Amino acid sequence: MKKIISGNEAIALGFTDFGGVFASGYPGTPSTETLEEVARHGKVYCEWAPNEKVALESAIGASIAGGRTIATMKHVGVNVAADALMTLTQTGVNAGLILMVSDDPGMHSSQNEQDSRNYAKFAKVPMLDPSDSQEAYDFVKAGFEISEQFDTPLMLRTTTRISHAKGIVEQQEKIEPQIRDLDKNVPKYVMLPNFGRIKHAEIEERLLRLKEFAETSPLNRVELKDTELGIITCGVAYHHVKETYPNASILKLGMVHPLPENKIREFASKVDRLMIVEELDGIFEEQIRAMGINVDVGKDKISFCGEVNTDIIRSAAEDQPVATGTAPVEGLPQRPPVFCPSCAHRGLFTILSKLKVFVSGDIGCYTLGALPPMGAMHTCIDMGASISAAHGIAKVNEMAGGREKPVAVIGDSTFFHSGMTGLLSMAYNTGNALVIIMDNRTTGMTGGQENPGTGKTLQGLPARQVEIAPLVKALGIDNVVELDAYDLKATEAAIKKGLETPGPYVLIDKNPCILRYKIRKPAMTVETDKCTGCRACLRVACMALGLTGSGDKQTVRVDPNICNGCGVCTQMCKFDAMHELEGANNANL
Ligand SMILES: Cc1ncc(C[n+]2csc(CCOP(=O)(O)OP(=O)(O)O)c2C)c(N)n1
Repeated sequence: MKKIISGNEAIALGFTDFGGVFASGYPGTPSTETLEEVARHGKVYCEWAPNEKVALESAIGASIAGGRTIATMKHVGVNVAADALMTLTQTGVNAGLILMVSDDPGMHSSQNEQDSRNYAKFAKVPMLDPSDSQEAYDFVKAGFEISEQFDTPLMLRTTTRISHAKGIVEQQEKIEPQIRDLDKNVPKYVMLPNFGRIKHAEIEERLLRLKEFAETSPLNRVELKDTELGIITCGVAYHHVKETYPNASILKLGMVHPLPENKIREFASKVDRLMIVEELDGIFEEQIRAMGINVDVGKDKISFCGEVNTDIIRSAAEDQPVATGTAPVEGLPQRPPVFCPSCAHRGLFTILSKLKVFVSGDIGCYTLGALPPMGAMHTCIDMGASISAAHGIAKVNEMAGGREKPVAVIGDSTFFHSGMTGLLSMAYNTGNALVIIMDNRTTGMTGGQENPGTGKTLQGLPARQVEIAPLVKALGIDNVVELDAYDLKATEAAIKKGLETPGPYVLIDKNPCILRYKIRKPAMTVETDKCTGCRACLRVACMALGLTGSGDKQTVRVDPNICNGCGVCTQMCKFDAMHELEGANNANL
């Protein structure tokens, strides 16, 4: 049967078609839909873990217990899971284990651009890198087989274009799930130094066997055509190469670690000029140069940053100045991303902006609070860092003297992911920051996934709904107060109280995400004769607000099709010019 599906959907289909029994992961663009698709399939167990380390460790358990398993995450998730990965490579597996990682060259929705091929090299594990949906599907089967044959975890890497672009997938014959015996094997799974030493030697030897496998595996394919130009490439770059030079010879690497040295040597010897096209790091190039093979075009011409495209490949191969892409059309108004209409984060950041406090930020929808006109977030490093960084800031502030208590802002999913340990440290180490947890009861940023606070599992079953306030108290925080971020006066008062009170202080806003929970409120309107055009309401940065009229007569207008009636803008109006639109029912939302 043929289907047109995305790379993520193809991996999910491969997982359910090729005997997968346990899938775990943590949301992160561009990997998220993979687990959601496994859940949609309905017949195979899958779950959201609170973070990537837990996801991978649970997958390790599933493998030891004899079930084929996958852990899914975005590239930065592997940093969180790396502790488990670096020892998992030594223990090896029982049933096949795939760690699916999605990289984001070009940073469409990520804070950095790290190249996960580095992890495969670092952890000495095989990595497959599909170029389209069909390969994404097929490589799950190959991945399980390699994992089991070589007793190794296997990394399956996608990039945004592979995860999200759709292509034809022809399904193969299904493999029924089979649960192997539980592997009770102390020297294999208990990584004490004496067992670990033996295992380290084993992984070096495993790597040699994997190299031999890579030499003859059809995963690595030579397409010999015109030998004037030969290009080594992988992933989506393969398609850009084919589009740019349909007649060039290509060595397409489906297995990107370890590299097939002999195959590369032979290919290089057959072509006049050797070019390497790889997005992000020069991982092939570094290794190929270390083999003593001359590389004519590589990272000297192709940037380490962003995605490649046909313009970049052509200008590199023909030694022309690198094309910089299409210039933006002049004269278009700037439109920075803003919070959704009626998102509770808006009220909070309106006040934080007004108070001009130092805000240690985190990753989630609330990171938009850093952008104009709010400008009320001053750090955003990695998930969970808001609280731990605020703790460090507070300690040095104390030493410097005369500085205000810092504020940390974090979402519920991020708090469960890795914020809790930072708060534990703050309580334990007599910290002094105000922590605001925006508990909108979902993982909003990645599309509204379930988390330990939502009361539902990934498969839609009822689950224990973890309340944050008692958890915060149990971590050692005495001052825990609820907040309503839609009420600007109350929010300002609560923040001031938290700043004045010495020691750690936690505010929790429990307004649910309006998108995820489809909350509809009547729209607002402006009485034009009362509006002075002072624009105070525009400071809340809502896309439902705009200006109408011209010159001195410019007043604010509300688009009733967008406004969701939260009333934050109306609280900014000193002239009582904004109120509910009579008869509005937001039918268009
Ligand atoms: C280590 C890591 N894993 C996953 C992500 C992707 N990601 C960014 S923010 C976020 C969670 C946001 O949810 P929440 O903290 O509840 O805030 P909200 O967006 O709902 O306001 C996720 C999963 C990431 N950036 N880093």
